[in-house]
Amino acid sequence: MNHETLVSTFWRDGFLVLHDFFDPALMDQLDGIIRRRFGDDPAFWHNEEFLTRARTEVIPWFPQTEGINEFDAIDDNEDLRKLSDAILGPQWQRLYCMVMFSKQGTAGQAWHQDCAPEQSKVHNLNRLVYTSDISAENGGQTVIVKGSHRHGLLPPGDPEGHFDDEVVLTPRKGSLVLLHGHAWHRVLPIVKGSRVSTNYRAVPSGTPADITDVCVYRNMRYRFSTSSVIEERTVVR
Ligand SMILES: O=C(O)CCC(=O)C(=O)O
Ligand SMILES: [Fe+2]
Repeated sequence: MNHETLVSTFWRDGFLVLHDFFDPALMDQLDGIIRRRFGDDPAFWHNEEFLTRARTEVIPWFPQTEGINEFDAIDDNEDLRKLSDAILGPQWQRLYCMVMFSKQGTAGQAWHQDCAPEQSKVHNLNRLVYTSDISAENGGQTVIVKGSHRHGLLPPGDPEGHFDDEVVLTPRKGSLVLLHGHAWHRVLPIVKGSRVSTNYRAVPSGTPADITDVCVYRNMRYRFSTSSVIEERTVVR
């Protein structure tokens, strides 16, 4: 597929899945670094209130801030840069590279939007890299409601309920998933083994750098920098 087709698919669906995008040897190298960093039983990083209320059990790590420059290879990938140019427009900016680790038997991530959807043009782009396979058997698939980046606010309700137009993604080692930050998405519970994904978040030019500080869940808006619930969300009957 040429870039034009990919870009229009992205803007139609709010996501794009490209398998075998990255070199398997690079994936093995990064996966090794990540798994050595976390070990078998890492401690949670978020506080108890967040873990319980958000139904999100993921431990973030920002390797580039620790000078681990092997992760720069993804930023330097020419195809990813061109695709990002085509989706985000000129002078888009990188936010950060965040590794997300989830232990076996944890909840995954409840439905959320990475940032507030009130201004449709103010959004982040998740550029997700999978250094090892996700599988139906092990759980941890990424679920997204097709076209929901155009539907505004995620409705209040069951943090783990079902939506009619949800699509289950099963990325493999080397897959790239591009996912609009306003899209309604979640990660299914991790049944077997641990789960790793790495997100090279980026934004269009002029977007506030702290755009992903407030995340929208079905039961609350949560500010990560102060670890606080800034809005309770309840179903109006
Ligand atoms: O790990 C994934 O597949 C998705 C994670 C996610 O929701 C995010 O990075 O915003
Ligand atoms: Fe997300």
